[in-house]
Formats: sequence, C-alpha cells, structure tokens
Amino acid sequence: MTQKELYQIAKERYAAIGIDTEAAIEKMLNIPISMHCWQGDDVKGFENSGELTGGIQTTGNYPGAARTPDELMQDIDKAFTLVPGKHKVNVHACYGIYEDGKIADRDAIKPEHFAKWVEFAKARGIGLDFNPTYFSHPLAENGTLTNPNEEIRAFWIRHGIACIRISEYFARETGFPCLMNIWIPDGFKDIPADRLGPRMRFMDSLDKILACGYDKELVYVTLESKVFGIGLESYTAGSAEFALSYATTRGIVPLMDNGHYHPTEVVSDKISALLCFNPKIALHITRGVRWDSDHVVRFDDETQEMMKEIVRNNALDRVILATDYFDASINRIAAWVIGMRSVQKSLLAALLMPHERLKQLQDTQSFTELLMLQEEIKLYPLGDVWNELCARADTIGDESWFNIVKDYEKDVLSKR
Ligand code: RNT
Ligand code: ZN
Repeated sequence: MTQKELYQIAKERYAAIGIDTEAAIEKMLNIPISMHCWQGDDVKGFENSGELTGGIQTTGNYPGAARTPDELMQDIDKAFTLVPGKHKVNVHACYGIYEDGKIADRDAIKPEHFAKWVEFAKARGIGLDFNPTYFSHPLAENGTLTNPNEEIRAFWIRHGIACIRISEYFARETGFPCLMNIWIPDGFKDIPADRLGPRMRFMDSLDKILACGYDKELVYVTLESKVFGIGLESYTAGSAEFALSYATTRGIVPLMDNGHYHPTEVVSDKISALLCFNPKIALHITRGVRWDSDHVVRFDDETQEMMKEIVRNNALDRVILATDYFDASINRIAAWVIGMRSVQKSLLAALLMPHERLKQLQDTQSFTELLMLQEEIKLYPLGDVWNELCARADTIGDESWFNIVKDYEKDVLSKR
C-alpha cells in the first residue's frame, strides 16, 4: 500500500471517532517550536569562555560539534530540513558573533553582535528568541542577580537590560515577537544562612531590568524556575514559588522547564493551574533522567501528557514552546531532530484525540470507559497521519531521515 492509501485508511478510522485528520495536520504545521541553538555545540557559545558553569552539564564527546557561527547555522539548517513546519531559533547571549575577535563583555553586548543571527532568520522567514547568559563567566562564580556585591550585581542587571534591547531588535527585524527567558543558576551547595536576602536581591535586580522599558508586544520576558543545580544542591534563589510569584505580580510570563522539579512532580499537571492565572505561559521541553540531565526529548508519556494539556485546553496560542536539552554523546543534528519530532509527534497525537468525549466520560463519572478509551486510542494509526504530514511539509516521515544525517556526518561533521 502506498503512503497515500495508508493515510486514507487512517483518515477514515479517525473520522469514525469524530476526528478530522486534515484539520489536525493543518494545525500542527502552524505550531512553531523554538529550537535551542545550544544543542549544536554543547552550550559553549562563541566567547571562548571555557568551562560550562551554572550547575548545568553536558556529558559526552561525540565528534563534529559546531565550532563557529557558520558551522552552527549550517547544522541548524540541516536539522530543520528534517523537522516538519517552520520554527524559531533560540539564541543565548553567549552566542554573539564578533567579527574582529574582540568579544564584548556581557554588559556591553549590542544588537550588532547578533546581526548575523538576524540575517540568518530573515533569510529563512523565521523568528528568534533570546536568553541572557548568567553562567560561564568569571563574575558569575558567586551569584549574578543575587550577588551581595553590588558592583557585580549591577553588572548582571546591565546584562539583562542589554538582552532586552537585543530581543527588541530581534522582534523588530524578524517581524516575530521575541521571547526573552531569564534563568539564573544562583544558589548554594550547602544549607544557607540566609535564604531571604538573595531572593530579595533577585527581585530587586529583576525589577531594575524590567524598569528599562520595553515594548511588551515585541518582547515576552519569561522567568524560569529551578529546584537545584550541580554544586547548588541545597538552595536556588529562583525556586518555583519565587519565579511564579514574581511573574504573576509583574505581569511577565512564567516558564516551566520540565527538568526543574522534584522527580515525581510533573509539568503536565502544572500547565492547567498556571493557565487559570496567566494569559501566556512558556515551556522548556526536556527530559530529565534521575536529575535535570537534559536528555533528548522522546515521544514519552510525560511529553505526550504535556502536549495533551495544551491541545485539549485550547491553549496553543497561550503556551509558548521551546526545546532545551544538550546531549554531547550522540550526533547533535540527530539529537535536535529526534527531540523536535518527539514534541511534534506528541502534539499530533494530542490533536488526534476525542477530547470532548473523554471529558464527558470524566464528567459523568464513567471512569471505566474513560480508562478503556484512553488506552485503545493509543493504537490508532498515528504514524500514517504523521507520514502524511511530513510529506506535505516536504520532509521525511519515517526513519530514513537518518540517512541524511549519516551522509552529513561523513561529508561535513567528520571533517571538523
Ligand atoms: C538550566 C535551564 C536553562 C538552560 C539554558 C542553557 O537548567 O534549563 O534554560 O538550559 O539557559
Ligand atoms: Zn531550561
């Protein structure tokens, strides 16, 4: 049977339970995901800043990591050919591009240092997102926006403001709003003597950054919380309660990274709670294995559950999606592609579920039937709809996309 014939059968099977696969495909192809640039070079950036700090870690030494802006952009392009639809690129402040080799310090970065990213995005008709880099820098060793040293704290406030200016520039130039995500690693390895002080300083620093004034239609500032980091096991200033309270009181967007909670907590359960109170929320989609290990996203239960929450609550325009993981032990292009496609497969699965009927079963306490249907739906021919979607988006649906990555590894990556 041809792919088209398989799709026709799938279409009919879904139609029988009231699902329009055409509508699902169309919707899916218009969901942008912000793909993180930092999978391509293990969060190194272009400042030669040496070791990755901030309690995050990449492990592995797979050959072929991007070493230059050109290599990174070429790799992003390659990955995008294997991901259906149009997406965004998420850039970190440490990925400024310095023509003359003269690197601007973090408080002195300017739009011009990111002009090549804008050129890249414009040529592809896509948007850019941005992140201040509050790690991998000598002044980040004892805290950034919480630092008790006022001079150092002021340096990092200036960094935040510089990043807002760059985000505005991204939005104006590309025509897409720019999400600017603030995450700081600040915290302590061992039990602190003062938990409030750093949090009060963090609050004050954020207020000072936001006070710079910016167009809220162009830049969505988000704040990402975290429970712990390596070497910061006992306390992080930007905890969930802090970040949520800050975001809701200041009218910025809360960002949840699903690697940043205690292992039995799930972001899929938090999405609806936040949707009650926030016009928009943002996600960093990752996969933690025992800790915030940033493994490549899979088509697993929690990713599917998160996407279900977005789709069945009609929140596709309220939940901003981004990937965030970094595996240096496998081919990095494949890592991007597998993670992005896993999010998309989860979205498609969610779009192909009879949510109204399932909700009705819940509301009428028909829990046996609900359980039955939730399980049976899993074996519907999702793959045939996925393949059709990929074909329409001019990309490959099945595993043969990997041949392209293998060729690229042979022709390009292995020569680095
Ligand atoms: C770290 C956070 C943060 C980073 C990026 C590189 O735990 O998840 O989002 O991964 O800023
Ligand atoms: Zn994150």
